[in-house]
Amino acid sequence: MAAIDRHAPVYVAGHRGLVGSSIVRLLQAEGFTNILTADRSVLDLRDQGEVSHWFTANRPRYVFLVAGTVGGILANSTRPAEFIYDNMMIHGTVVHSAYETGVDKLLYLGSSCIYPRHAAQPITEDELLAGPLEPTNEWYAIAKIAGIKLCQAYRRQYGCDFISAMPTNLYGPGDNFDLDSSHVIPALMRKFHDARSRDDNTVEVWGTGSAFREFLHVDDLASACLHLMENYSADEHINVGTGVDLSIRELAETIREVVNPTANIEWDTSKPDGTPRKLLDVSRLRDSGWEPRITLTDGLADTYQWFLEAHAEGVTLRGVDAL
Ligand code: GFB
Repeated sequence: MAAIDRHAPVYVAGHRGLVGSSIVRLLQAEGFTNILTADRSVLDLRDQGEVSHWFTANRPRYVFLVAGTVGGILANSTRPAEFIYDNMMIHGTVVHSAYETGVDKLLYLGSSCIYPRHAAQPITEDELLAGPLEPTNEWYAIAKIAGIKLCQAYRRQYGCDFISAMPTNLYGPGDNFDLDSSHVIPALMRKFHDARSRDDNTVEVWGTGSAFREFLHVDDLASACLHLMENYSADEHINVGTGVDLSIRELAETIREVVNPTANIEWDTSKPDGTPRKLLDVSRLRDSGWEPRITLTDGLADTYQWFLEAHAEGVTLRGVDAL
């Protein structure tokens, strides 16, 4: 496999989201000269007619399919219809148009929630469909599993070079800080930040704190996506993570240290913990020659800095959004 021609047209589907914006930054830094994007106002990725028209007019040769409706544990459990419909439609239309217009290679992004709730840890790729899913996100997970199978089916029947990467929980600059739909890192950053101006300086953290999560900085994910686009071509999906996790209790204490060291933490055990643990086995990715570079400590500092700047400009609330 070879490096992608830096002048080839490369489409980033979902360029306004956490992942897509990071991939665009990376491609620009790598010297790509023909990065294609399309705003929601001009292209509804759930509409096959619009997507076919756009692909025919723009003819990308490479596609990073990182668009989707995403959110944290609360949004996943309270908005199941949006999570399953939007994601199934987006994957279906983009993969099909990529096939129809002869795209050279497509990378589809899933999520570690595709694995069974009680998967053996660390989770290897072959745990897919080995048991029941975590109920708080099964709608999203089913859509993501369908996306993996879609890429495999087009590879098998039509010989398309479509691959799938499964990232662990992500965070970083550009994340969604809306408390109803965000993931845990932006939620806790915002809560600790806001508590500083309150008399009791107390932060409510959901669940018991005993769940474990693995976190990958989005710029590391973007680097892994480009690496896989250039070095991986196989039927089977591949895990992307750090291979290290920590409890939500430890995470909350770490974020407190960064944002508001004197804050008190109160656990709201009426909220779900979700999956007890979902640590990815990343041997296959490491064997392919890629390693993460950004430590959690550095990544949290960098994300909080972004939040402070964006907050000052009033742009941190996004709601459920593209990846
Ligand atoms: O990040 P999060 O929503 O994603 O929650 P999941 C992770 C853990 O943090 C859970 C706890 O145990 C939450 O209960 N937590 C504590 C909080 N306080 C908060 C808070 O204020 N906000 C949030 N959001 N969590 C999602 C899936 O699951 O992860 C998606 O629903 C997707 O499908 C995504 O896979 C990566 O890891 O639980």
